[in-house]
Amino acid sequence: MYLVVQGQLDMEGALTARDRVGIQDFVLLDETTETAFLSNLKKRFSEDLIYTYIGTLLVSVNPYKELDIYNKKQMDLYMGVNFFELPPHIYALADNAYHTMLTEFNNHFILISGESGAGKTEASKKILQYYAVSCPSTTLLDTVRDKMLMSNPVLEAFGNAKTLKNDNSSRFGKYMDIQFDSQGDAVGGHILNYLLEKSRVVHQNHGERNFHIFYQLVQGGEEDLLHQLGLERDCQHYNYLTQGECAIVSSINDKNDWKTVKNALNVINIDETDINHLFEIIASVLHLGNFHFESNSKGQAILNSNAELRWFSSLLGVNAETLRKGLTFRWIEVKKDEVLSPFTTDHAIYARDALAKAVYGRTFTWLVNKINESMENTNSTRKTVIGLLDIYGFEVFNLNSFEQFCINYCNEKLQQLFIQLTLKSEQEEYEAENIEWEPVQFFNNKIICDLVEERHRGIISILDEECLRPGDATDLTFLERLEEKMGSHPHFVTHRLADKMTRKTLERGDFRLLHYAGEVTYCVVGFLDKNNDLLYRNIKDVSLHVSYGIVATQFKSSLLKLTEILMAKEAWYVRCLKSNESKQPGKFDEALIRHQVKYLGLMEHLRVRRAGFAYRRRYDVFLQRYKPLCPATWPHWRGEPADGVEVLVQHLGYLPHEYKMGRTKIFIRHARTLFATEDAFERCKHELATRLQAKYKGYK
Ligand code: AOV
Ligand code: MG
Repeated sequence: MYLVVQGQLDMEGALTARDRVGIQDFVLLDETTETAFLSNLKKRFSEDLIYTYIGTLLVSVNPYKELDIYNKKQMDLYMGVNFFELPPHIYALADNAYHTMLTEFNNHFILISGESGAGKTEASKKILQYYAVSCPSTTLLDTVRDKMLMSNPVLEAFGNAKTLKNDNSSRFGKYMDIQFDSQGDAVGGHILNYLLEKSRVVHQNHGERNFHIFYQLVQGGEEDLLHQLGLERDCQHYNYLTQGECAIVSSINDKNDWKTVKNALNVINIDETDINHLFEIIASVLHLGNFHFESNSKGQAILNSNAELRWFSSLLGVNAETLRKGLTFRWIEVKKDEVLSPFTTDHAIYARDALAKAVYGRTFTWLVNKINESMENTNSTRKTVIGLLDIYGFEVFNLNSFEQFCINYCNEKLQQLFIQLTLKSEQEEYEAENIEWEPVQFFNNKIICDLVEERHRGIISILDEECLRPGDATDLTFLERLEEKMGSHPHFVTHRLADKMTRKTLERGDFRLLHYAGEVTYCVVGFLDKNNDLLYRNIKDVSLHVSYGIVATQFKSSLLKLTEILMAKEAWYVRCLKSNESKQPGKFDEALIRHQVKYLGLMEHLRVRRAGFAYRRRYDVFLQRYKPLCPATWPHWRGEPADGVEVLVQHLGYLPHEYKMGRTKIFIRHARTLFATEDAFERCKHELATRLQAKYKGYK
């Protein structure tokens, strides 16, 4: 087989290949400076080589153009091939995770990270496609694969939207387990979803859209359907679709996407009645958004939208008059009696929007449950899983609110997980195993995670306390409490606490966090409301039993659970880099990429990788697997496993600098050494099988 491992090409070949396409594994770079790193990345990017390794970590740079590298032919090429034998590819990573899972019978996950628009969702789709198309299959299971694949367009329609950063931005976090049986067949899937950005249903910033599904329905929906739902074929008609003033986007084809989504809903076995119901709900939200309130002479809100009210109540099957009352009055307690108190128009609008968000949020959860039912593996044989994590990326806008606070906190947690699993644990392991080691310094963002989530002292705790405090708690009193508690925290700044220069850049109602990926200034307006996520009680009575709670705390505990799920698995990493802010094909914005390389800790990762060891295995596991390769260890080694491994690797010709013997494990510096051993093992297995066959024939 043709080997493309740089170090193994002949001298002349190596130079030309190197000059033209750069080095495909940063570990082999001559120097570990940021400049050398960026220059290699740029060289490769200009040749449309968007993938580069740091050991087994995959770095991907968004090309913003279709590349002809994701077809069946490419998938076949990467199937069952060792990591470094072919140019870096997302398929290589997917394939190696898969084969390791099969040989070691353990669970894996692929952590895809990077900021908004860096290419995480695209990467996760490529991986899923690889498993769905390439893994062995039986006809029966094909339907499960189709369902897994088709879950994507459906969830994207309901959970993605155009933002200023990305025309198809994920507004929810997604973790998907792909389940395999012991033959390696993909037999089922399960999705966990995280905090959907519901506020988008009722409000979009300039240049942004609502969730795709609304536009798909209005623009792509069949005449009959629109008629049935009381909808006009005009996005401009709907308040919830026009605030961003960009209902039509050139890069998005809502009509085509509508067809794809309808087809996908069928594939995932949602029946006609449920599909109709789904669109009735989407339409009802659009009608609700057009509810208009006027103020009477006493300042009380009057609902002035009879047609919309009729449509909404008939589509959702709720009583129109009860709803009217629910949106314009509230029950309050007066001397132990409950009386109706009228709303102002502001309150009524608030109630309307809260209802729209609750209806949409519930529908999304229902949809995820339906998809999970349809992908469920009913065969209870032993399974292993590969988890795919694709979450909303770090984002900074001119105006950042509670939603960005949650999204960026989530990214802090993933960065912390990455640090724990790579830099920190790697260095701790060398220490524990008595392997000589020069520590690599890195920025540990735990300090920022603590600032947000620490019990009693973190921002989330303070927000909860303020939400629960009876009396006059407001967004501004929340800010005051933060100032009192955070004081001189190095990652927290407000107008009051800032020095003179910084103060000029902060409004009074802002606080700024110095995140691992950069500074973000959050405006506190809406924090308490969004954290409470309340529905007025009488609206709940008329519509749905929507549970409400304290949002950030729930999110915090679901992220904690996710971390536990991931920690129990073997990790693979894809670090996505955004090539430029203007979404232009082939443009390599060096400053932007340098910034990402820095905050993602890629240089530190590279230093640890270079100084360290690509692979390690416990002595007993290593010996058990490779003992047939050496007459002294085969079939039994009677002594200590460590001694057996020493004898074995001597026999295999490992050079002293290629490995180190730790307390409980052997450490192998380069992956290629292990791959060579693995190849020898495969050949040996083959020979053994042939010999056995011959012997068996002899008996016959
Ligand atoms: P994200 O998931 O990282 O952002 P996406 O995966 O949605 O980013 O990528 C954004 C856009 O970049 C896609 O819609 C494609 O146009 C383009 N793109 C990304 N990867 C590739 C690729 N490998 N080949 C070609 N084009 C690509 V966010 O969900 O906003 O955090 O929250
Ligand atoms: Mg995404």
